[in-house]
Amino acid sequence: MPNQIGVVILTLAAGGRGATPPVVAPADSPTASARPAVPAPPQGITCRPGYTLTVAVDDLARARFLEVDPDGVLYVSRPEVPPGPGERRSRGGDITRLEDADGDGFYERRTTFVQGPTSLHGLCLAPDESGAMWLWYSTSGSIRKARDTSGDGVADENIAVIPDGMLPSGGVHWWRSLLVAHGTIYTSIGDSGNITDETASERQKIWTFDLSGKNKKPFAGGIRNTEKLRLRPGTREVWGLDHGSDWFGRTLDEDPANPAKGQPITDRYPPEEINHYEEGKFYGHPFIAGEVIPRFEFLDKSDLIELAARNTAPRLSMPAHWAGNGFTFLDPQVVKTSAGKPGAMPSDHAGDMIACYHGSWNRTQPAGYCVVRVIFDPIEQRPIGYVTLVDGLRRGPGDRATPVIRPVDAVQVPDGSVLFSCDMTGRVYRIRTTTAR
Ligand SMILES: [Ca+2]
Ligand SMILES: [Ca+2]
Ligand SMILES: [Ca+2]
Repeated sequence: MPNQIGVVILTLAAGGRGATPPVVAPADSPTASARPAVPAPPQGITCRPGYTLTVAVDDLARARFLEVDPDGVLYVSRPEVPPGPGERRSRGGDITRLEDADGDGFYERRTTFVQGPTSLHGLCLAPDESGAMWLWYSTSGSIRKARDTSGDGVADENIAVIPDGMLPSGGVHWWRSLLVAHGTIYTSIGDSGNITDETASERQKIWTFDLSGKNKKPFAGGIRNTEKLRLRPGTREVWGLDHGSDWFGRTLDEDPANPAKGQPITDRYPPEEINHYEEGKFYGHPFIAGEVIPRFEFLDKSDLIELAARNTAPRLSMPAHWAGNGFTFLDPQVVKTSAGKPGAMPSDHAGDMIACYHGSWNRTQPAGYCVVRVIFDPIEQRPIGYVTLVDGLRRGPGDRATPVIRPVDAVQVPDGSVLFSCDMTGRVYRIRTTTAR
């Protein structure tokens, strides 16, 4: 009887969303009540028709970046673990290793893979020079690699490949992207503030190293804050999302505190960027935003026209202030091998990008707070637009919108579904398709 009550409560909770489009709680089954209670997503999230959302990981406060291995084991980074009961201070950041042992879509088995320093951020599974697999990770000032050789889910080897001191740490943008591919480590360092001229510093650039942490080289410049880098499947192209700058219209006397003035320019500019980063190229920041929009603050700069001429435009511009953080490409191989499995991404999504937008703070109305599918044209091999898969803004009276999630990063798992993290709810969510295509 208690089990039946549990199932009834779960069903009511899942159904109590009024007119909210199809967000579906995990399916009830005769064994559902024997498993840990799987919570429902927050009320107010909407999914694009044809997709559904469930909770894959619960109770992981400040969950940020994700990595997944070929067996579906999930790793989640956290820059700072909130203090536990009786603790006065955080123990730093960590990487949690998670398994969905019974295959129901909820990760119930977890270990702390790495108990690490504060600011633990980027993750990338990749082999070293000998072919051995490691989980590489970044902090604000270092890049390390860890692996578990004893099979207990806890890393017992943990090596600083690029120790603190070789790159600038901290700053307003303290996050460090990390990509380890074809024998190269890539990491980017963002602006220390909003639109700082850091041309001569090591900031606002992507750097490369060899796998031993040597041979430091600048790769690309003019970057404001790119939190993840990945190769487009089947290519050596390095892609990332770059945050646009804040307060674009303030030099024109915009005043968000004065409703009569508001910030009609800043609300719309500059665009967020989806970039293909190429060696030796310049991506504009802080002087040039988006396609080729000069920042008013640098109008007196004598070489502004030259900088504009050198600017590499985004491959796709996105709405201002959405704050794109992590993303994943839908690898055509994974789409192919998962074809026909329930919830897998359909074949026409192969090669597309699933991008997470953490949401705005510098707008008069919140915007972003969503997960989108960036559609790549398979013939021209470029992004041609996007559609929103998960909208995390709950609409209220008078068009007011309240964020209920803040998406951070996405991965595609072997069953073909997509996971994304949320540092506001401390969860990882799963996106599945609901119709076979
Ligand atoms: Ca499970
Ligand atoms: Ca171990
Ligand atoms: Ca740019």
